This record gives sequence, C-alpha cells and structure tokens, in this order.
Amino acid sequence: IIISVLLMILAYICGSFPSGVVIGKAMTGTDIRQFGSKNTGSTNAIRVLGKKVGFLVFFCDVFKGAIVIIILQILSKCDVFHSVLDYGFYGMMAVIGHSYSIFLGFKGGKAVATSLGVVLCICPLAGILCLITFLIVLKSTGYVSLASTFATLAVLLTYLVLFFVGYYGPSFIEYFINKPSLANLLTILVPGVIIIYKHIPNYKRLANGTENSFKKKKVDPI
Ligand code: NKO
Repeated sequence: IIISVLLMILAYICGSFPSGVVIGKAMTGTDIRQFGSKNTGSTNAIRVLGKKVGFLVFFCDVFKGAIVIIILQILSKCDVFHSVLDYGFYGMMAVIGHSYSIFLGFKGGKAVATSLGVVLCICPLAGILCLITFLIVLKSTGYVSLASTFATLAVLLTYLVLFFVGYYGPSFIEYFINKPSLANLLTILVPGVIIIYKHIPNYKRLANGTENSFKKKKVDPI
C-alpha cells in the first residue's frame, strides 16, 4: 500500500507536467496562459501558437495520462508490482495533476486530453466512442468546449452501460469487452466532474454567444 501511495504521488507529478506552457515557451517563446482563452490545453495552443505546437501539446497531454496506466500494466505483467488499488485511481491522480498542477501553483488545464489518455488505456471502447462523439460535435458546431463536454458524457455513459452489462449481462461478454470495475466507474467520475467544472466559463460564453468557434475562425480573447 505504501508503494501504491508513492506511485499515486508519482502519477500526480507526471500529470502535473505543464506541456502547454513548457512546449509553448520552448518553441515560440509565448506563454499560452496570457492569450486566447488563457487555458493551457491543446485547443488554446492551436488557437494561439498554431497547429504544429498545438498537436504536440495534445499528444503530450494524452501521453501523460496514458503512460501512468501503461507503466502499471507493464509492472504487473513483469510481476514487479501488483496494485491493490484499481488503476483508475492512478489515472485520476494524473488528471488531477494536469488540472491542479504543482508546477503552476495548483492551476492547470481542463482535463480533457489527459483524461482521454487514461480512458484509452483503461477502457479502449469508451475511448474510441468518445473520440467519435468529439469529432461529430466539433464538426457540426465548431465549439471544442461543447465537443469535450459531450465526449465526457459519452465516456461516463459507456462506462455505466459496460458496467451493468458486465455484471448483469451474459458471461461470454467478458471476452469481447473490457468491463470497467466499480472503482473504474467511481474514479472516472472525478475527471468527468473536473472537466465540466473547468468548462463553466465556456458554458457562460456559449450562453451569451461569445465562445470561440473554430468555424468562424475568430481569435478573440475572452
Ligand atoms: O481554450 O477554453 P478553450 O476553448 O484543449 O478549450 C476548451 C477545450 C479544452 O480542452 C482541450 C483539449 C482538447 C483535446 C481534444 C480531445 C478530444 C477527445 C475528448 C475526449 C474526452 C473524454 C474524457 C472523458 C473523461 C470522463 O475543451
């Protein structure tokens, strides 16, 4: 259990790495936190620093979440360490690190990309479904924040459905799906709540029509 706690702290520090700020400053000398939506996420990086930098930030943020789970999976495969806690807890810590980073005075991103990394590793089906949801909403509305919100709801719904199918459905189903545990379900709720909470300013902008849209090609500060 001591090792588990230590690894949770490591996961938090890993998630804390402020990709948007570090990559932005290194590649363009610009502090992303002063422009656009002022968010450190990849959407704002694309908006302020361009596609190349933005996509790099995106991959870094996804990787931060994914690597935590991948390392745990490797450690347990090699019989080095078997976690008594569900992997979801470590993923949750990485997401908390991303959004309340120790390197940014406990501020940080909106938790979307890092949660995606975690979800893709723990429950690939939910990861793929939320990506599809994200792309559909983004294509049809042009609002990344709205797409992120619907993608988050898609993950929560998929987890819920898989959970109940896993428990009450026919037993052969386990060969086809990676059913989330109750702990998975609870630990994904935290990133979900963080994402929605961090998007409140976006919802306000959506309500009064001032949200940045990738359709209108408008680069407006808040
Ligand atoms: O600058 O406030 P802004 O307009 O930048 O940014 C709003 C935006 C912030 O998010 C990002 C990251 C964008 C990454 C897109 C990834 C698409 C996949 C979405 C899956 C999310 C599922 C996680 C569910 C966990 C419960 O929104």
